[in-house]
Amino acid sequence: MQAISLSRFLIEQQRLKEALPAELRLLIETVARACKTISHAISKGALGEVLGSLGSENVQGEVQKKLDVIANELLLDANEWGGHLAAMASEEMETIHRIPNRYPKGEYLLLFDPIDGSSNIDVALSVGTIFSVLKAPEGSAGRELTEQDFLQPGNRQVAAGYAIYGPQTLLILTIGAGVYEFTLDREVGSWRMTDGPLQMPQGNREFAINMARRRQWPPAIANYIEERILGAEGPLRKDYNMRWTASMVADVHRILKRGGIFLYPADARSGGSARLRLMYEANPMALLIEQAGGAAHDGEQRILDIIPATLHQRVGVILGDQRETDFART
Ligand code: AFP
Repeated sequence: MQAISLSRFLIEQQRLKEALPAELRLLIETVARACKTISHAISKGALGEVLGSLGSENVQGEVQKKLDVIANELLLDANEWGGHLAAMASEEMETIHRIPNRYPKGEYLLLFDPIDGSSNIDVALSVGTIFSVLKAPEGSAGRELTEQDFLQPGNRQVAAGYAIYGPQTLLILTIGAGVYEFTLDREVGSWRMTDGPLQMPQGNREFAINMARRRQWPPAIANYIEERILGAEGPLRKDYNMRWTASMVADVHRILKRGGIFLYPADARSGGSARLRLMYEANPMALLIEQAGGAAHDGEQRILDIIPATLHQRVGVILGDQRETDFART
């Protein structure tokens, strides 16, 4: 029997539990369609003239790759006319994108990192698109939305997911009841369910961290990693392995499927500054990992309970295996 399509899965979810409103289904299908187009652009590489930098910087002060900007535009264009959104926010835009007045507005807020891991684009390694969906606050219909309307904790996300553009193009999705994997069937242009509900394996001794930042880690994280490097010769009496792709999507995907822990801690010495962004990187990944039986915190607090202060807020991220994330506290 052929694996069921994303559309069929969503429609069945809508019928089964009435947990999935039609507008949210449309939103997810629209994001998934945009990801197909992004996947197509990425796979063309140099032939599609999509590689390289633009010479501009985004709001985070990072050099923008051509694909960062192309993917951002694709997601904005695909989502603004359907009537399901109140506004959008992206890593690549300083402030929120309101739905133009010529289009109807809906009740959802979409946040995304159009291309996560963009330093990997030019060297043919996996990158991804991460997205998070919130509801616009009650009573906001009919007025102009502001950044403040987005500043909700991750536990209010109604859907989250990522597309990973690697050896296969996959869509990993949660609508708050389990995590499902869909593989893009390029010949028919359709997403087919290939796994789910996913439960991440526990007990895998594999950690992902950028070792070059060691001198900036909080002491507790330095100790945690030191013990794992000592492995069988240290107090833990067992060996660990390390993997780091510099694409959060790829590292998180490996952890979802194979287990292990991902750490990008906040820097203790510079007052807790961190690299990853709360609202469109940490929150959606934390929801997916929790839904698959793992845990996610910032060193102290559950990521999904953090009340954001700004749209582009950064946060320490420690996620994955239940027991390992418990040990890796600051
Ligand atoms: P971009 O989204 O700007 O490409 O950054 C990638 C990322 O946010 C995340 O995907 C990686 O885990 C992390 O940065 C890599 O950081 P290092 O450069 O310190 O390895």
